[in-house]
Amino acid sequence: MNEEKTAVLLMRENPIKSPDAYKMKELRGLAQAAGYRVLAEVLQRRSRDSRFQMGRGKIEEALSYHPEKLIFYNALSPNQVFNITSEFSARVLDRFNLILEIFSTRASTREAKLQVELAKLSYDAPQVKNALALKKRGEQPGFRGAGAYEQSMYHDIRGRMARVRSELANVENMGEDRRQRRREQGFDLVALAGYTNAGKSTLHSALTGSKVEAKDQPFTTLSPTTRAREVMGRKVLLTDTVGFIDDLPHFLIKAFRSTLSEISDADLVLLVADASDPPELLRRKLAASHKALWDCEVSAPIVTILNKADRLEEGRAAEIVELIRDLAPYPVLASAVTGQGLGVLEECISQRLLPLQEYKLSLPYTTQGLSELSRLYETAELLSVSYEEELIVRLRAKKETIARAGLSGALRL
Ligand SMILES: Nc1nc2c(ncn2[C@@H]2O[C@H](COP(=O)(O)OP(=O)(O)OP(=O)(O)O)[C@@H](O)[C@H]2O)c(=O)[nH]1
Ligand SMILES: [Mg+2]
Repeated sequence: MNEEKTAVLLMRENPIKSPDAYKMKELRGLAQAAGYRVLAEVLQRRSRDSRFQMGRGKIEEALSYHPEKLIFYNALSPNQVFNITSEFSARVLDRFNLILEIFSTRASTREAKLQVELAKLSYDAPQVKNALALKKRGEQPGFRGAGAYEQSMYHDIRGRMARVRSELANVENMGEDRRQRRREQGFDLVALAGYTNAGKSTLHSALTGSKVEAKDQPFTTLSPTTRAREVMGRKVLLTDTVGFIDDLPHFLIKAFRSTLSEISDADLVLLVADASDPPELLRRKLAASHKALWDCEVSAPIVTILNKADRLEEGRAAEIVELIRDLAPYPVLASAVTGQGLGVLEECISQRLLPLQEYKLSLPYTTQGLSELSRLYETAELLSVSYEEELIVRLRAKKETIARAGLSGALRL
C-alpha cells in the first residue's frame, strides 16, 4: 500500500568554482527526509543549459535508474520544468520544492500550514505572471487567447495570498500579545536558532526537560515550542524554532514570518551550530545562519553555541574556536547529549540578558493592592515591602512588568 518513493539527485556545478561535495550530501539528507530512497547521484560541471539546466546525456543517465522523480539541486525555471517533463516524460523537482514538500508533510499546526501555503503561492505567482506576460506579447499562444486563463489564475493566486496573509497577520498579532504578556509576567524570551540539524531541539530538551522531537535529519522541527525555566534567578522562556538552511529564497523567510518572529522578537538569541561539522562547513552554516538572522531583523544579542562538542577529539575544540573567531568571537562549547558546557551556557545567558531595573512603588493597602503585591511576588524580585498607610514596595523588575496598567506610578530608582 505504501508506495516507495524513489529519486535520482542531480546537481550542476559551476566549473569556475571548486567542487562542493557538501551540497550533494545535504540534498541527499533533504530527499531522505521527504521520504525518497535515493537511487543515484549525478553531477555535472558545466555552465547552465537553458533548456534542461544540465546536459541531455546526464538527464538520460539519471533516468537509466528508473526513478520516480529527478531532484535537482539547482533551481529550475518553469520552462526548464516544462522542457524536461515533456522531452523525457520525467517528473522533476528542484531543491526549493523539495524543501516545501518536507514542510507540507510536517506542517501540523494551522499556522505552519498557512505558512507553507503562502510560500507555495509566493513561488507560483511570479511564474504565472511571467506566463501571462509572454502570452500578452503573443509569444506563447494558448487555446484561450491573450492569456485569459493565466489572468484568472493569477487573480485567484493573488486573492488567496491576501487571505492567507491576513489570517497569518492575526496569528502574528496573537504571538506579539502573548510575548508582551509573558514579559509583563517577568519572563525573558530566549530563542534557540540555527542551521537545521544543529541540535536545537536536543538542547531545548536538555535545558528545559521538554520532550520535543529530535532526529538526525533536516527540518524535524517546524513549529515553535516554548518552556519555562529559571536561569541564575531569572525567569526565562526558552523557545525551540525551525532550522535555517543555505540558499533559502527570501520569500520563504517572509512566509514563515509569524513563526520566525519568536526569533526576531526575542530578548536573546542562542545560535546553535554543530561543532562536529568539518570547519569549512561549520563556517558556511554559521554564515548562512547569520544571513537568516539578518533577514529576520534580529536586534537582540546573540550567543553562539558550538554544540555536539562530545564528538570532538581531545584538543580539537580550541582549534575550531580559533577557526571561527571572525564569525563567533565568544562561542560556548557544549553538548546537549552529555550536558557538557551547559553550566557555562547558563552563566552566559544570565550575563547577556538586560539587567532588571530597580523601582519603588506604592500600592493601596486594600484587597486589590494586596492581590497586586502577591502578583509582584511572582513577576518581579521584591527587595522590601513596608506596610504603612500604603504598601511601599521596592523591587527589581522588567520594564514591561512595571508598565502594566495599574503600576504606572512606579518610580525608577
Ligand atoms: N553527539 C551529539 N549529538 C547531538 C547533540 N545534540 C543533538 N545531537 C543529535 O543531532 C541530531 C539533530 O538534533 P536535533 O535536536 O533534532 O536538531 P535540530 O537543530 O532541532 O534540527 P531541526 O529541528 O531538524 O532543524 C539528533 O540525532 C540528535 O540526537 C550533541 O550534543 N551531541
Ligand atoms: Mg528541531
